[in-house]
Amino acid sequence: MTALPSAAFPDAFDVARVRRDFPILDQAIHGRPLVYLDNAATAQKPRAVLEAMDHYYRESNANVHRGVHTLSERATALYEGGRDRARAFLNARAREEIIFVRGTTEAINLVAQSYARPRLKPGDEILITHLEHHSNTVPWQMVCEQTGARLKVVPITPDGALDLEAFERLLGPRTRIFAVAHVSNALGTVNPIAELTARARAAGAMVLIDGAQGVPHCAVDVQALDCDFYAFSAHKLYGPTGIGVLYGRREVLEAMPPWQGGGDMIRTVRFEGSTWNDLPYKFEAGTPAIAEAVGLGAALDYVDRIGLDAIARHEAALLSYALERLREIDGLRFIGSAPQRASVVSFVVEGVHPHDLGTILDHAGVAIRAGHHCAMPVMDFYGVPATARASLACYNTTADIDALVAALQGARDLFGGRG
Ligand code: C6P
Repeated sequence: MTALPSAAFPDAFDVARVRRDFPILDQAIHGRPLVYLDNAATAQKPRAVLEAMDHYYRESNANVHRGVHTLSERATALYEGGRDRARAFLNARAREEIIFVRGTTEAINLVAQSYARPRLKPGDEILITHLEHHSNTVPWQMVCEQTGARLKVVPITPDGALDLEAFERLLGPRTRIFAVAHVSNALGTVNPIAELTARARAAGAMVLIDGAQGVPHCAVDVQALDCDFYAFSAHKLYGPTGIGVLYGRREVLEAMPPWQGGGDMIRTVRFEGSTWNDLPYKFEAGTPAIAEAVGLGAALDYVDRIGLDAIARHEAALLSYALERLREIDGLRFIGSAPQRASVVSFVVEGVHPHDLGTILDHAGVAIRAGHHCAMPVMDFYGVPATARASLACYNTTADIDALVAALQGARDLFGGRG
């Protein structure tokens, strides 16, 4: 994966037109036009997604894989169509490698409990990084407690990039799993996942990539990456909440036991014992998120229509503009400044707590996130309890950044520029 280009705004990208696809953006908050800059938490949904889900419920709602009636067949085709779209989006070899889960968090827990827990033993090591979201830390801590394996952490440099020399030192014959974020949600750092994956696999480790913040901004090809697992959530990619994807290399998934038991994941059930369904159903117990799979498919179609490369170029130009404009604010300190960044600006403003900033900005119609961003170790590294975070999507504009800067200046004035 290459760095996101920091270029001028692409000519062909018609952001005004893109904005018209997102009805939620057209509203006032506290009497001011909504400026939505909390996209790393969840992105807004285009009309195409809303309509696909609405259409599904109006015309085709039924349970999947069970009924012989027409609605059930329609629902099954639509649900499985979402899987085919996800396969194509990640360029996985086979649809059996696409497991629908609730989101990135569930995907990582599935791998931790079904892949790692039965295999790891005392002396084995799981390697993560200091940049990880709690979702890519806590499930591994739990597995370490359950198996006696040890958690090792690749440190970061002061600008918020991974310390690659330390990675080389920490990667060893005991490393069984390397789990890494594609893009850091707290700092926006884009990790060199292709190189990291190649090194970890050469050292004999399994590689899981947390793509929650990766897929909205960078094209992903799991075959080219050659990772074992790649996880993402639909809701950060203009799709609905409640569904995400775990890509797993087929032979690895075949060798894993199911994680949850219930309907659809079995072939036979007797009181003496049960046998498991084929992939991907072995990992999809119970009635799945059917409308959400339809919405995910529609979101992937939408992103394809606009073009992920065009989105990435637009966001990179916007990020450069935001960094430049935010420098105008007295007392603003960026948290994280890695050379390879995507769509996230984290900062603190002297004399104003990030939570106060978040509230003041909301009154100006500007939605950002303030807090530890589920990345407490990153906050500890920078010695701050929290940051303010603005995160970008395809529909954001320079006017949004101007509104953010004006609202921040207002907050500084309100707090009397105290430092
Ligand atoms: N980050 C944020 O505001 P879920 O909640 O399962 O859809 O995604 C979890 C997750 C995992 N990894 C990364 C890198 C993430 O950014 C997230 C979600 C949101 O930054 C909510 S904390």
